[in-house]
Amino acid sequence: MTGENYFCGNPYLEYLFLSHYNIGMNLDFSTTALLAIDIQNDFCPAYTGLDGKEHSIGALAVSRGNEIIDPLNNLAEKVHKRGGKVLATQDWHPEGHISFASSHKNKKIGDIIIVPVLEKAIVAFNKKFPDLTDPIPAAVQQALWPVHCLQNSKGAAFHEYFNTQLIDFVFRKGFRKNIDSYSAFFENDRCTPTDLYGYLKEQGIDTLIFGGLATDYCVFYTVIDSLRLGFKTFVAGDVCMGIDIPAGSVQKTITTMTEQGAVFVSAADV
Ligand code: VGL
Ligand code: ZN
Repeated sequence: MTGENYFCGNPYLEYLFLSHYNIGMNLDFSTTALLAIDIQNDFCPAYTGLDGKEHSIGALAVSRGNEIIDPLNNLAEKVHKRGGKVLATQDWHPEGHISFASSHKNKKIGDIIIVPVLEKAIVAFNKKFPDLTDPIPAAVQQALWPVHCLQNSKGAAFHEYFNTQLIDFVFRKGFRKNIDSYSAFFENDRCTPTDLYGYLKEQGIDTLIFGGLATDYCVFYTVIDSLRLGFKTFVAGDVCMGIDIPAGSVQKTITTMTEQGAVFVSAADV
């Protein structure tokens, strides 16, 4: 149960895992889905493809991001075999997307810009969901990234080792030029919905298990939305990996997810 690999080099996860859950026996898989977040080339280090060709390092590579793919495949197979749904997301940006540093004059990667239209969105959000408390305010601030996950590019494609045959449905996000979307449920105005919620309701799914990239961005925002929308929310911590920019953000977001009610488990315990 212990060891650096198991916890993806994150000692904080080790602490969380001390409370050892075995949720598999208690889950009704007919109402459960695994949500595999952004297992795309641009979020992964360099690797040798299935055809022997080299893939260069992704534009926004998560260090050791590829190490979660095998265990995530195993988890997907388990969920699939027991009758659960396997869902996946793709970050899917148009050219000139607002989240790219290169889309802005005199801005560099890592800079933060203010997205004025999103200030109005906070008001809209509160009106639309008066009963929901939002633990993360609308992202008026937009962090700037290198160009990544361009629609139809190799960088946006799923990592070749990710077993896409198990996927029941793919949800794309971040495809509107003027607004980013870390969460698979809502764009960064925290208000404009994607199709995910409707799909889950239509399928009668009330329980979600999360894995993928990156712990501190797309996994985090999607998990927080999952909680505020009322899903039983599990995070398979050993099949997630974070960017950790700014430093400490993995630990911070894991703390927030836990405080908000997400249950951290290991993939083997599902
Ligand atoms: C992501 C930064 C920018 C993610 C996507 O998938 O976590 N992070 N776009
Ligand atoms: Zn992105």
